[in-house]
Order: sequence, then structure tokens, then C-alpha cells
Amino acid sequence: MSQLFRFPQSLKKTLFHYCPGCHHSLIHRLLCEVIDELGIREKTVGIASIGCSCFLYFYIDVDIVEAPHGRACSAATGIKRARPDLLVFTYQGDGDFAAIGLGDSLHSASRGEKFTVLMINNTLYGMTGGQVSPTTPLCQKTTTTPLGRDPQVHGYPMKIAEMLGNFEGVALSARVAVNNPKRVLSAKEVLKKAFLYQREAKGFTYVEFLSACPVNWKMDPLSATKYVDKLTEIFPLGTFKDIG
Ligand SMILES: Cc1ncc(C[n+]2csc(CCOP(=O)(O)OP(=O)(O)O)c2C)c(N)n1
Repeated sequence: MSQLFRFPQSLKKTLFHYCPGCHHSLIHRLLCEVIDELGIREKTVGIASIGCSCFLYFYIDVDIVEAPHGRACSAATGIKRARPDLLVFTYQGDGDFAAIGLGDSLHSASRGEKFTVLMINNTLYGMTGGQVSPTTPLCQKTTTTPLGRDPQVHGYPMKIAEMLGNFEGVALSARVAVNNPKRVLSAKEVLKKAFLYQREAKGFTYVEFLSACPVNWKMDPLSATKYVDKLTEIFPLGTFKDIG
């Protein structure tokens, strides 16, 4: 049976708590398909972080550790160094990875720690009510930039996947989206490659997902899905480093 019609073994049979139109559930499924296809369920450890995805352990049937806000890459470093035989991934929002956790994140990448990061970039702090984050586009309204992000006051959006592409310790840095079927399929291929590179101990692997947040973007799910297309003008999809 095609994978499309098979319920992933690593995905728990429970209802998601995510808002309608949020892309977390889709990304969870892709992650589980990759874990199943690589046959690594018993050898995988996930690091959930603080944000909307903090309940990762409700959904993904692998060992999950909850890190304090921003510390997922440091927790992953410890686990991977202690047990290099395991496949370790972090699952982090843009606030977690690129704001409070920026120091932990960049130093892990620079050290070439051999785990995989899934960075879910919804361009704001979702769980706490939609505050500005390092990846908020210019002009985007958030609860802390009600008139839109002004570069003179709030700075410019950070392009993390591009930045990590310049790090020597990074084996793979890519940005993907899941707002149409073609993109879903290519996102899965990139994620699978990240886990394969990790299995071969090639270096730090980073996959950034542009992800819809209809509630905090104050859009219906369809408009939010379309807004992801607009986001690709600011955050182009693609691979910024691939050591092959
Ligand atoms: C040390 C600490 N500071 C602040 C918070 C409050 N807090 C919880 S989630 C969050 C933002 C999460 O945003 P992001 O990482 O982008 O994830 P999202 O909710 O959008 O998925 C913040 C600031 C906290 N829990 N712990």
C-alpha cells in the first residue's frame, strides 16, 4: 500500500490539539513517515522545546525529552555525545531556535554537532499569543508590533537557513514548506536526507519549515496557506548547504 494511505507507525493514534490550518500536524506526520521508512523508531530521541509543539510526546512514538525554552540544541548535544548510536532531533519554533536559544543553536551548528534540527518557522511566537520573533517579516503585524515590524525599531528578519549555510560544521541547511502537495513531498525528501546524513555522522543538519499560523496571523486556514507562498519571497525555499 502506498505510504500516503498508511498510518505511520511512529504517529500515535490520537487527536492533535493544534489550531485548524496549523502545519505542525502535517510536519509531525512527515517526520513519522521518515522515521518509519528508515526503520529507526527504536533508536530515535526527540527534543521537544517550549512553544506550540511542546506536547510532541503526545503524538510521536519515540523517546522525547522536553528541554527548557531555547535549550533544545544543548540538550541534543548532550544526548548525542553520550549516545552517538542514537538518531537525535530537535523540534523547535523560530522563537525557541532563533530568539531565546540563538546562542545554543548557533554554537551547536558551529561545533558540527551531529543531530538534526526541525525548525518550524511561523514567523512569530505562537503559543504565547503572536509576539514578534527574529523571523517576523517587515510590515507584518504582531501583538508587539501592532503597526507592523519597523526595521528602524525592531530590526530585520533573520534568514537562519542562509546563515547556517556558511557554517563549516553544517552538513545540510535547507528551507522547505508544506503548503501544497509538491512541497510536502520534497520537504519529506529533504528531511529524510537530514536523517541519513546524521546516520553517516556528516555534521549538523538543519531543516526549516515555513509553517502557517492562521490564528496569530488572523487569517482563515486557506488564506494562511496562501500567505506561506508570500513568505517564500522573503524566505526562499531551497538548500543553502549540502555537503553531499
Ligand atoms: C524561559 C522562558 N521564557 C519565556 C517563556 C514563555 N514562552 C513560552 S512559548 C514562547 C514562544 C514560543 O515561540 P516559538 O518558539 O516561535 O514557538 P511557537 O509557539 O510559535 O510554535 C515563550 C516566549 C517560557 N516558557 N520560558
